[in-house]
Amino acid sequence: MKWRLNEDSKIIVPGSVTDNWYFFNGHSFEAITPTVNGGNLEFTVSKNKAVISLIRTNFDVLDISQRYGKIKAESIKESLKETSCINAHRVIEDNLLTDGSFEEWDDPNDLTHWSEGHGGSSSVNQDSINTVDGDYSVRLDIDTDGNYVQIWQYRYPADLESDGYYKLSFWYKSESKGLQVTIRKLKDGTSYYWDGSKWKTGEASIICSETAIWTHKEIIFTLEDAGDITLLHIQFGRESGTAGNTSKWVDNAKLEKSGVIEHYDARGDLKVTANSTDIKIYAVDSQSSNQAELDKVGIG
Ligand SMILES: [Ca+2]
Ligand SMILES: [Ca+2]
Repeated sequence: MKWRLNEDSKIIVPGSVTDNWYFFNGHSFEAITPTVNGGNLEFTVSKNKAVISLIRTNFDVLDISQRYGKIKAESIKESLKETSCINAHRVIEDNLLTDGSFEEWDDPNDLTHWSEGHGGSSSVNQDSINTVDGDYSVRLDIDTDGNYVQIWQYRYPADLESDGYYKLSFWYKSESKGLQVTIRKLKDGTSYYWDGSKWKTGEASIICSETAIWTHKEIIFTLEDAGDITLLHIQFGRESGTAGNTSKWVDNAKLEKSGVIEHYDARGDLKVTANSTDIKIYAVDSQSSNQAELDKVGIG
């Protein structure tokens, strides 16, 4: 069911938190900026349109020309279909990693929230010169003999969101061969590795190509058992065969769940007005009768 909104009609919701807002018509998102009027946010409709939902997010880009944006849109669409709520919703996308920007260190070789492992004299290092976010990045130095070096973090079901699509994104630079990224889930004592398109029981990883400049990488994976796994293991290391005396850097790593929807807490007071002088007030909740009334009365 859709709201049919006339040009210059307004949607008013209580609150002063602007975040980022979109009209969602079932297929695409249109950014809309509210004005703050006292204790309310007012959204003015620029032209006649039909929308399923007013959506508030804590992220500011919803680019459906990109694969992840499409997945996110599909995920939001599916969630709204399931709830049958025609209403204001909030979509959150929080970083599920702790210190993905590598800012907190116990000492220059020991990240507070990440584990470190290495062979020979390869090392994990705080780098304040090469960064993309905050004061530091993490630099993996490979010793003369090319020994391994890696950092990792475990996430547990309590740290994760519900089942669905997840995105691991980060910035990296890599000298001599690639950066190796491992996404492993442990379930019932068995390890499963994400190979870039599916989970498999044999060891697998994703190699991000050698690059001399900071490069953004996104890895999308599915988790259909987020509540049942023992842990999720995220690891960055050197590709096997990397030459000695070289380095790799990582910064601003994020693990995000696509399209987590919270129902906007003020929806019971949502108001829609046909024009600026004739304010119709509807106590909209998730009950279909109210939605039907809103739709029928029409605002259009
Ligand atoms: Ca950083
Ligand atoms: Ca550590």
